Amino acid sequence: MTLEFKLSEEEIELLPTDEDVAFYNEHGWYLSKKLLTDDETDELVNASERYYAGERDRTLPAAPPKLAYWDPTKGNVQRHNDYVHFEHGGLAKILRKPLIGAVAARLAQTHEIRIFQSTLIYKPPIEGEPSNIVPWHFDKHYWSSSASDRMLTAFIPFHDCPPEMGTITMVDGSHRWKEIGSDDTVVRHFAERDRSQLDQMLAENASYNGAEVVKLPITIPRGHMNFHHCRTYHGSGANISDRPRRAISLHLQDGDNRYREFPLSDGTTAAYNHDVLVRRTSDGRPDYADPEYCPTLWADR
Ligand SMILES: O=C(O)CCC(=O)C(=O)O
Ligand SMILES: [Fe+2]
Repeated sequence: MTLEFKLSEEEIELLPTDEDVAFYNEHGWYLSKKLLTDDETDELVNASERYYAGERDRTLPAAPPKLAYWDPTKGNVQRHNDYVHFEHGGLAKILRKPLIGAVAARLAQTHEIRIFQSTLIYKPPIEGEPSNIVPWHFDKHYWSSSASDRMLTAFIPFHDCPPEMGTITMVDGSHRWKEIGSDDTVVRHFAERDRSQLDQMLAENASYNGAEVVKLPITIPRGHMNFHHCRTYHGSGANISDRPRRAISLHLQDGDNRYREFPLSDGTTAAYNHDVLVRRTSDGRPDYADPEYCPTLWADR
């Protein structure tokens, strides 16, 4: 097995403790220690500005059906750009820091972590901008074609991220809820859905579980990141500060994750953007371990 996944003594100190892992299991989220240096967060800002100005090291060979891909013609709305780890080497270099994968592996209790997706996000500092609101959802809703329930997301702001910037907000413990089910329209992305419908879905799922909805906006200091389980409900509010909220949502899969066929009620099969990009496995399925699109971040086996 490869030896390239190594941590320094100082980095080992930054891993979640057993108590932190127990907290993640109970609450469905974990605010990390300082995993990125100030130089690295500075470089994320600079590299993202170069990206927004059009810099690419390579581009996707095909346009997947649901690609988020802001460009300046879209104007001053919330920006979402997928596959930045594929298209931009400067961003990829920092996102592929092994420490991030090692923290995720601890939390998910697995030996291997691969990138699943990376989305560069920019919330302009415009108080009433409707596109800045991220409705309640959990990420597994969009990942029905993934077999694993251990997937997780690192939300990585490039600066201190307080509530007034519209930081990510966790619905505490909601990853343990059973879903009411049946309504598989949830697999549609939140950008395509009615916000009040999603608010109502959250309330109904909570009462079905006899649970209270506890919404926790996470104040994230610069260099730290917030991890959430793929079934933890989350969303975020307006950016009422005078600064843009800059972040990357780094979606991660455990080593065992695989494509699975997941039939939907409309007769189609759940798909993910990868399905038109990645290589095939020997039995003909999209390969979610394709190193071009889903590089390994961490392996300790
Ligand atoms: O941008 C946000 O506040 C939420 C991002 C998100 O949905 C995620 O990281 O999974
Ligand atoms: Fe999300």
